[in-house]
Amino acid sequence: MPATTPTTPPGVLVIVPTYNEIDNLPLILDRIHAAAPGVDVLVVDDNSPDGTGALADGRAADDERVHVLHRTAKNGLGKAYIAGFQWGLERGYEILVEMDADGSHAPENLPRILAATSVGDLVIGSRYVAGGHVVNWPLHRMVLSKAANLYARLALGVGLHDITAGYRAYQADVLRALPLDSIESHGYCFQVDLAWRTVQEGFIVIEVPITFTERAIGASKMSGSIIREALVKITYWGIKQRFAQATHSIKESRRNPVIRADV
Ligand SMILES: Nc1nc2c(ncn2[C@@H]2O[C@H](COP(=O)(O)OP(=O)(O)O)[C@@H](O)[C@H]2O)c(=O)[nH]1
Ligand SMILES: [Mg+2]
Repeated sequence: MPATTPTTPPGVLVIVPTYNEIDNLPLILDRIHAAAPGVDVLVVDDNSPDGTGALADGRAADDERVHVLHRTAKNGLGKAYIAGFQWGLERGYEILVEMDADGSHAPENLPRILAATSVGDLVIGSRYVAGGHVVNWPLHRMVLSKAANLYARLALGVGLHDITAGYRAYQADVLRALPLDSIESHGYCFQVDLAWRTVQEGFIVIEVPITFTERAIGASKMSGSIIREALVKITYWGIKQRFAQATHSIKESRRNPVIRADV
């Protein structure tokens, strides 16, 4: 049964995917529960060789708000989140939050993000709206992130400023409306995929400013294949969308031919 307190909405599950985050995990769990004591946390560990999963089990044994989902092998952020969403939906959580384990997504911003779920079906913690910041990112990561967001905006025609952001809160209804089993995106393309589907389903998406701070401990799992996946898929979705729009307008013009008065 989800834990509740008067200071946070009821039934909140914070999902934290981990792969080799043994030094970060205790810090993030402490910070989450200091900032929002009423939330439950689900650690989704992909059999981390460094023992993160066992550490998470220890924390779960000591704290009933902490849960662990063990997966057998590293299979990408997207699959870890989908497994976490399904775990949370099956147990009746009402708000499901995505948060990295490495401290980039400050748990201290969680109450503000949760408060915004009263007006948004999906609340994105955004680096690129007024008041949002990025701290300690090398130039190449900043350029990549800005370029990915610009490209996604142009290709998909979505007005979001930070569609690749991974700090988010979903209303359970949104996730129930999406075909979670058939979502194949693995890396940060997963974030674009879900936001895009959420917009297309007609849900309200809002962005609240956050400060994203690059990890101080451990290594990033970002890779060339993650970047290629995002580029290929966003291009494909954009072309598909333009094609669907063009087909729709051709059909409409056949159904409602323009009748000119001057001929
Ligand atoms: N379970 C799981 N977690 C992952 C995987 N890849 C990355 N993560 C976690 O996802 C979060 C973000 O990953 P990170 O490497 O920091 O990506 P970056 O912030 O884009 O550099 C961290 O908590 C990682 O431990 C994966 O394949 N499986
Ligand atoms: Mg990171």
